[in-house]
Amino acid sequence: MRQAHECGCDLVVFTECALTAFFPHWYMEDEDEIDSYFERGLPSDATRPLFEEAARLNIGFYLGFAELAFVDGRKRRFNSSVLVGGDGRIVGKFRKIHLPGHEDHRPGNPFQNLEKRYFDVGDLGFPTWNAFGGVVGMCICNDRRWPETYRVLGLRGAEMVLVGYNTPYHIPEHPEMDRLADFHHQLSLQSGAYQNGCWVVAVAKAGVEEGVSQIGKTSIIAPSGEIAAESRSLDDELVVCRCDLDATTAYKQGVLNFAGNRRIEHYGPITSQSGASAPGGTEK
Ligand code: CDV
Repeated sequence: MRQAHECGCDLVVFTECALTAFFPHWYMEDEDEIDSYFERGLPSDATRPLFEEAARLNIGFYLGFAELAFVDGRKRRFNSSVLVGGDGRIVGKFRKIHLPGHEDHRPGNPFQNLEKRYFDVGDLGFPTWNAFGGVVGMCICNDRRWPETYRVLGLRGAEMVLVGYNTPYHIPEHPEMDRLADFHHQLSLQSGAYQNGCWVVAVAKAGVEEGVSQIGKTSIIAPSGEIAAESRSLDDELVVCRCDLDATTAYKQGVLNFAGNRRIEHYGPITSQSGASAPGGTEK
């Protein structure tokens, strides 16, 4: 954050689950042990210095964290992110909706992908906020692979979508896709940005964390769909980009002209016969 401040940045994006190792990669049964990876609220004693430093530097941030919350008196666990303004105050919160992986222990795999075991599906929708001189939305990791994410945020006016993620190079159930990890990542970001005329800022852990190789590939995508900046290594890096939010206008109001050209009422009814698998399709 201090380095970003020296570079004149207004906003820093940290990764998904930035405060801990990505614990869904290993199997746990003990509830207290699981809870130990979760924040009970932000800012906490441990995270307050980050908020204070943001205010001191007048720099905002996106932070991914594991959140323990009580909803209607029930303990819930979410994979969450928070958007904090340059005054150190919380602008908004998002809870990850598309949780990948499985609930069961798969000891034959080199690592687990237990997000479905440790997290509840986010219950806050895809809101946007007026912040940083524009309209900003958030999502987390696997959400970035779903057109609905950008579409809903786009319909809510998002000019910039912030994404923290942790993506391993290896998918134990689909090793044939390993060589496509970088491609699928940037394909999702670039299409989401172009088709909704917005910036997408996607930031990842890179290199090896607890024995799992992460793709890194932090990427900042312009509303044209072009990669405006990206990381150059698998080490710690600050990737800086000047993002002109007015560059969204040529797409939102110009070539695509969403207000004039959207034809949602002409799509016809959407049923499960339209190609989608049955609701709640299972992970193989
Ligand atoms: N943290 C994630 O959501 N990771 C998924 C992996 C497991 C495929 C991703 O979409 O990158």
